[in-house]
Amino acid sequence: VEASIPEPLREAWRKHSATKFTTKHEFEREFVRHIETTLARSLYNCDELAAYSGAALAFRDRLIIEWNRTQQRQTFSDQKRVYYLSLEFLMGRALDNAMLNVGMKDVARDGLADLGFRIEDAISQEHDAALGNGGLGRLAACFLDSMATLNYPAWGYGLRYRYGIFKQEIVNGYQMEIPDYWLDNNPWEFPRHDITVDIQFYGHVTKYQDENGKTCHSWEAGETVQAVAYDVPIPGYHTKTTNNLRLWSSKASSGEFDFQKFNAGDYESAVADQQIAETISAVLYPNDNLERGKELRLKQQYFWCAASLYDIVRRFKKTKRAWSEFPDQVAIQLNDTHPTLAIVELQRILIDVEGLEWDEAWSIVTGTFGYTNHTVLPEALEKWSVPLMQNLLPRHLQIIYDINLFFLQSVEKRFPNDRDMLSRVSIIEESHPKMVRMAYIAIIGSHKVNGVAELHSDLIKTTIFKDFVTIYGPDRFTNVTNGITPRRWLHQANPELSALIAEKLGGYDFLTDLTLLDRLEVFVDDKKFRREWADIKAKNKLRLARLIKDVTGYSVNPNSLFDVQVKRIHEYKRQQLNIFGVIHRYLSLKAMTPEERKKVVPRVSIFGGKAAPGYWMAKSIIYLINSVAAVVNKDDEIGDLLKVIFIEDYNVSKAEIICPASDISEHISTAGTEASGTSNMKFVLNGGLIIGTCDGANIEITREIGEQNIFLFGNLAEDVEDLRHRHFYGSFQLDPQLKRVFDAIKEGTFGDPSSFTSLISSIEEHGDYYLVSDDFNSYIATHDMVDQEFQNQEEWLAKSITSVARMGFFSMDRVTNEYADIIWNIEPLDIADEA
Ligand code: F55
Repeated sequence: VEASIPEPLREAWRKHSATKFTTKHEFEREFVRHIETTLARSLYNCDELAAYSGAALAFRDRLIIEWNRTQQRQTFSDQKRVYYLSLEFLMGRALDNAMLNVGMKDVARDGLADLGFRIEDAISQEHDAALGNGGLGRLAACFLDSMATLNYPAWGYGLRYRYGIFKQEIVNGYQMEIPDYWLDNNPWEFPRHDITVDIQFYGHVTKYQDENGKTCHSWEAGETVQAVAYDVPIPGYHTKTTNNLRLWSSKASSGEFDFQKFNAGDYESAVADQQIAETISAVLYPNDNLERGKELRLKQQYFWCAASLYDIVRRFKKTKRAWSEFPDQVAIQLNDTHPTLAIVELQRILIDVEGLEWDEAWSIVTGTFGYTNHTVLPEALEKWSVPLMQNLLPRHLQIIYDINLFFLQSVEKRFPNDRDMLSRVSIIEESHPKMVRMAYIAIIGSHKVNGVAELHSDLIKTTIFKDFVTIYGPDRFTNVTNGITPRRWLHQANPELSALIAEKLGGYDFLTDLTLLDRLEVFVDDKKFRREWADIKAKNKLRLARLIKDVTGYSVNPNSLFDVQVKRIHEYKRQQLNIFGVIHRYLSLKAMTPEERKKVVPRVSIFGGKAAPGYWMAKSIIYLINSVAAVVNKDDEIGDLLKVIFIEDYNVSKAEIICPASDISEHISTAGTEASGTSNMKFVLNGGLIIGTCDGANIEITREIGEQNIFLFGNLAEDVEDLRHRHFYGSFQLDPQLKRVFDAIKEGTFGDPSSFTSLISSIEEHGDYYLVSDDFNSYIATHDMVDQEFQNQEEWLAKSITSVARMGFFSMDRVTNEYADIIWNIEPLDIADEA
């Protein structure tokens, strides 16, 4: 269909083409216009929420203009695009980010002030877009920001969940989960009711011969559900590029709302069928690092992969190129194994629909995909039962069997008579029921597999994917150490620190070239600079103290050492080690004389994070933290010397307040379990020091900032296996200081001890899998060092400044460029140059 306006009329169009506000005056006009017309409100009826909406709509208009232009230019330029497939995008708020990225926040601040609002109040009205669990989802969001900032033609593809990650409330110390319904009045998404894809499920496969006698397969009948596209504009920082995030929403297919049932008077069941279709995109699964094999989750995965691939293939076919050029036009990155079905789906489209031969299709597939692994934890490796897959996706299972057959044949040729190897690397695990190992499909179907920090990338090559290194050689495997976007995690979260750095470096170029931070190092000994640095930290701690007062009711002394651990609650991340350490501190304080107490550095231990709703051990850890807080915080003998705080509902916008306010933060996973970690980078970039194990990106942070600037402790990854073995077959000796902590808990110091028995027995009796006891002594000793060094504020400040100066490596822009070079083979497209 020709939708393009004929040439003679285009002049009139161009004359009226939308324009962007540039001055305060123009912003105010747009703001008021949106409030009076779009929102149908007035100056007599304009609260902070309306002010947020007015500002959001004014900025949204600007984004749309650049977004349309970017998409047109990217289509005309006809160069390779990258598609980032992720079931999670943990975006947080959009307005503040949009203001900063288009460079108009000051204009908006002045304009809002003229009209009676404080910009912070308007900004804080926005509901977080929380379509993710933790690090994996936030990494996807940082990718989007960076890809747009660097002008890469890039799209994100995800699911438009009606409910994001649950909202956490703490009631009597326990976590409660509240649904996060976030879609009402969301100005940042654009429904594309004209962009829909019918997605099939169930049914059966029939074989037939085509006119040349070739055997073909057709997947028939079953149910169909409609995917509807919703687009979200992604502005780059100080660039004209505005990329697209396309989220799919499920809807009953037009045929599915059964008019026969309807006419037969069975209206209710017709509507019920519609509800079933809409369930697919209803809710984000709230597990991190755990796969539970639920059918609805597999449906979500296929629905999203099939819709995205249909869209990508449709766009490619418009170019009229030969199929062999597909990998020159398209790179698809798989964020973990969740989108692995996209590999199978592309192979299906190429052979069943487009009629390519298997081998030709398969080389297109492997040339297109890259796979990022985020975990070595066995319980997180995705497997689907064969019967489940047979029922839901019969044709895909056949293709998986064929992929496996050809793969195993090639392995057998190179390693004859190694039957063990064949069973180890088979996509199908011969269990009851048989299981499909998704990571193996992802490896076999991609040209590159990467881990997210050096240690992690080494571990996947030597443990879980060892055989594949033997088979493919080391080149298929690579490392790209994670990073974070300095726009959100420095400039937006910590505007004063960003401004101070800009003043010293003569501008904000460091926000797009973070290695420029190294020029700060010459100011380390500058007394005035140190004071300014310290004052900013103090202000940020005050801001956090206010948040703590608001959400917990507790007052904390902002001159205390703020010690923070915020992340998903998980045994491997060891919040239990932290709270046992806090109990140890409390017991030590109680045993001191008043004279001794005078020398103690006051401390606030701050926790935050969600537990997966079905993860009992994680929920007990939260309950223990809150039980300790209840006792310690009201102990007058202890006063400010120790406070314990659990900040409920930790999310992206709370992280923006918490990260700039830490003196020390904890990244204390059992060595070898945390793939990378990214909040470690956020804290250091904001001038906090960290205490951590030799795990994930902590190791590279140490290499960059210097080991004198970090508090490392604990056993090394290479010793973990041996230590675990000794817990069972050697003599397991509980650390004596930890025993004292357990005794206090068992005596009822923190309430009914029966609430904590499983937590304690997992260590005392069931092998202490996460080595809490093994690391306890070293952990306590390191905290004593932290206390000592905090008393020398000048030294502390020098460490803080030096560390920030050396954090350039952890910019997401370095990460994006590495993926672009090593995995995607893609170039930036500067929209300004194209104009
Ligand atoms: C979510 C769902 C499933 Cl089924 C499995 C895992 C997750 C998840 O949230 N994983 C996750 O956040 N992984 C983290 O990824 C970060 C980014 O690479 C790493 O920094 C972090 O170490 C890792 O745990």
